[in-house]
Amino acid sequence: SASPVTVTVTGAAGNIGYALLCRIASGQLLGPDVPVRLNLLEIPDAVRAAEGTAMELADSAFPLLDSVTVTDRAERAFDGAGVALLVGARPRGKGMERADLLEANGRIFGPQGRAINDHAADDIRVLVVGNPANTNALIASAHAPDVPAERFTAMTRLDHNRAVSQLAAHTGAAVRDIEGITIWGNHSATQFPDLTHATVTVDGSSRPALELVERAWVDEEFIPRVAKRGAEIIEVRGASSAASAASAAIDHVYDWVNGTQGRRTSAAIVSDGSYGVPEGLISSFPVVSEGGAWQIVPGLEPDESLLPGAGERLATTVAELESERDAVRSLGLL
Ligand code: NAX
Repeated sequence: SASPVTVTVTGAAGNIGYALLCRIASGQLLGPDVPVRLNLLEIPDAVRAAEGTAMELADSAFPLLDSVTVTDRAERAFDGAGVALLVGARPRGKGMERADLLEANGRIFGPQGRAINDHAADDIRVLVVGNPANTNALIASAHAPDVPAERFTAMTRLDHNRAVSQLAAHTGAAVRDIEGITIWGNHSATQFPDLTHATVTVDGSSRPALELVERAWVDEEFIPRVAKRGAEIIEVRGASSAASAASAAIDHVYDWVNGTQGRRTSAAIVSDGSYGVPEGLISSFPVVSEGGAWQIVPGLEPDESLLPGAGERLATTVAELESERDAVRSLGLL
């Protein structure tokens, strides 16, 4: 069988960590033949809680789980890592300005990037979940000069999955009949879930999504609802998204490693200048995964003729990413 892969999870004692770890250990992250060594990184105050989760992992007797290490030291946590899920982040506290939030997270993601640079496996794949995810990924990447920038990604797969689900529910289609949705830009309220190239299979034939739904639904319900779904979950569940966030993280890494067989999805990856997104920004794009790498799919500019204002929506979310980058740069975090 395959040799074991070290998977590092930060924020392992948190809400998402709890929903994620059993799924990784059961083989859903990398596949049913790949043994896993889990390294759990937490802050000192939460190490004991992470040890409790490690006890539950042991009690689950997963055949693929070779070892679990709990630590508060990044160098140890990232030692030999082939996959790193950076979930732990500093949430926005009361009265915290945006600059304070970016700086607090810079103090987390800078050192973690450096530890990845110095200790992770050469083929490390990093997925940043902790918010502000795109900019945290940019900071980590900037502190890992020996790791190709393509290896640092941020999660917009949850937004993508939410968009697929909303379109399926509204058209009465099954999730498997939806294709070609793109989440553009930042994992934030400015993100643009774009249906202009999406299709829905109806009675065996593929139809443009925008022929099946009203413009008003797209502008007034679909786009804001996808962008604000996190707040809706908090309101109804009384806690933030955890199972769905963990599921999306699994989807992202599984697809990155195993390929998407031509099927498109969304991921925030480093821009090569495509679609007018400044080179070096970590922005969500339409992607496929091939040969173990994400590729931006060309030729899918948001179609202004189908959805007036689509180009503007893309420009707005990219402008927000640029302003976050400028802010962390002026704080000396890049
Ligand atoms: P929790 O507050 O439940 O857990 C976070 C954990 O991270 C805590 O156990 C904390 O001790 C730990 N932590 C903090 N600083 C750390 C550090 N320097 N090193 C290691 N661990 C550290 O939050 P949870 O609900 O699990 O959410 C985690 C992050 O995911 C948040 O930033 C959240 O905003 C973000 N999300 C991102 C999503 C996305 O789509 N990209 C969606 C879900 C989620 O909201």
